[in-house]
Amino acid sequence: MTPAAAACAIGLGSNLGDSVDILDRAIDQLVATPHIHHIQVAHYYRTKPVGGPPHQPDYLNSAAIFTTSRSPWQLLEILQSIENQAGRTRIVRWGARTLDLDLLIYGAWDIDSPHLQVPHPRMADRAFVLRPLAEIAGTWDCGGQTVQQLLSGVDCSDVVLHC
Ligand code: A4P
Ligand code: MG
Repeated sequence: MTPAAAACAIGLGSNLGDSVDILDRAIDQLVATPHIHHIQVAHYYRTKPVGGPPHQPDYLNSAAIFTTSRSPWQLLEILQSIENQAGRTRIVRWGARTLDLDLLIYGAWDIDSPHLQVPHPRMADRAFVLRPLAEIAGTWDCGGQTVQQLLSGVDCSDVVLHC
């Protein structure tokens, strides 16, 4: 089933390679993707790694919102294809990566399937997700609270605007 256009949010992260260039290119690819429209992108933030192996480089994180008529599973494929084109490897969970694109919110959908959970199950606790997302989708609902309300409950001291 192809849904009517849904408002979506994604998180972007990179801590390997030229992260500014990698995020810029990922946004360009999304803009060029058929059936993805009205993209808005948050500022980029320098963030301390959460979880994963020690001694990783800091991350560059951002968020984007857009509308799409692609299904959530089609959208996940698109995001993974863009990750792969950025040279993404998956050796260690939460290990350093050139590009991570997470589907955070897909309309009002609540999905718990083997390869896709939406809203993203860890987004409500993560300042590196909520800080950029609140810039562009502060009033959006995530599990009964707005993104702005979730942001007010997390510590943002390790999330610094990247100039
Ligand atoms: N998957 C399920 N739901 C989703 C979703 N909503 N969006 C599945 C995207 N993928 C989803 O993802 C593993 C599998 O999750 C996929 O095959 C997909 O079917 P992955 O990108 O290959 O691996 P990952 O990102 O290492 O795993 P995971 O558990 O998604 O990690 P997170 O939660 O994304 O955390 N610290 C900072 N400062 N900044 C970061 O960006 N990122 C992480 C990764 C950890 N620490 C970080 C950051
Ligand atoms: Mg991921």
